[in-house]
Amino acid sequence: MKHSAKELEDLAKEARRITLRMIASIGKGHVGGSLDIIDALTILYYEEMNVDPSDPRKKGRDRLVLSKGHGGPGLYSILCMKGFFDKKHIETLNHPGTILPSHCDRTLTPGVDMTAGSLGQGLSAAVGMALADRIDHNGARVYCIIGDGESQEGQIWEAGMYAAQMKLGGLTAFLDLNGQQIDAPVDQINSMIDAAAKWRAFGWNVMEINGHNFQEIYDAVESAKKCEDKPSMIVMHTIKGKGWKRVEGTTKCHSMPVTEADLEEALEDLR
Ligand SMILES: Cc1ncc(C[n+]2csc(CCOP(=O)(O)OP(=O)(O)O)c2C)c(N)n1
Ligand SMILES: [Mg+2]
Repeated sequence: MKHSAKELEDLAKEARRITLRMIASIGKGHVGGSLDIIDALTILYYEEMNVDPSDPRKKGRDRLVLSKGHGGPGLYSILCMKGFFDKKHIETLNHPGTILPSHCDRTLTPGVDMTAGSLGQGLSAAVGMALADRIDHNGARVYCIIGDGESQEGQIWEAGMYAAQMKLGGLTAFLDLNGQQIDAPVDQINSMIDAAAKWRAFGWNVMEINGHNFQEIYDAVESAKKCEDKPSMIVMHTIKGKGWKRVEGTTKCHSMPVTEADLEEALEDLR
């Protein structure tokens, strides 16, 4: 890896602080599903992805589709740190005229590759991108992050079937297995039971990791790059709200108020 474990930890902490400052600026937002993808995003943007903040639409770049588009603030924090846009935007989340809407919009935010928020659609877009990259022979890779609640959408599985049929080795998806959806644990609504077994049965190269362990995330992405004849699914066990101790693993952190006092408390956890 290019960065030490301590450097990655510091980057991820900074991203979590920025995410919470963004959400506090509008008073409420998707805390849980933004914070829990930050370790994976740190590895993608600081170790793996071929992207250029000075040319966000560069041809042949690697792309990320955040299919669970409500995690936008988590992605924006990393894009801001990488220099895709100025830090002055941090406290404009979802304000009128902002470039940072609560859900990802590729027409507004430099570095955002796909509009998302209506759950279930992003993996299909990522499959199309990976197919196009293969036709272009540009060597680019496509990453996609889906949620476990989102996986109740049938379109996820349609896209999954097609990606395996097309042997899309250029596509690596992450399943954010945090066990929670909008208003209850996933197992109480429509359980995935064994998510890894399902994706394996769909013909994908599947790995199952701790989504908060940098080495495991890095090793999984590296191993996915070596699998040329199957798309890869990295099933990552995460803790919703990771980093803000009081809300970690709760259902209520899905979308919650963040007051100035809350922000102070969370920033204390992230020092
Ligand atoms: C098609 C669609 N249905 C419902 C919603 C409302 N919604 C937003 S987030 C969410 C829960 C998603 O759960 P999960 O995918 O597990 O996300 P995470 O736990 O990572 O926040 C729901 C139902 C939506 N955005 N799109
Ligand atoms: Mg979830």
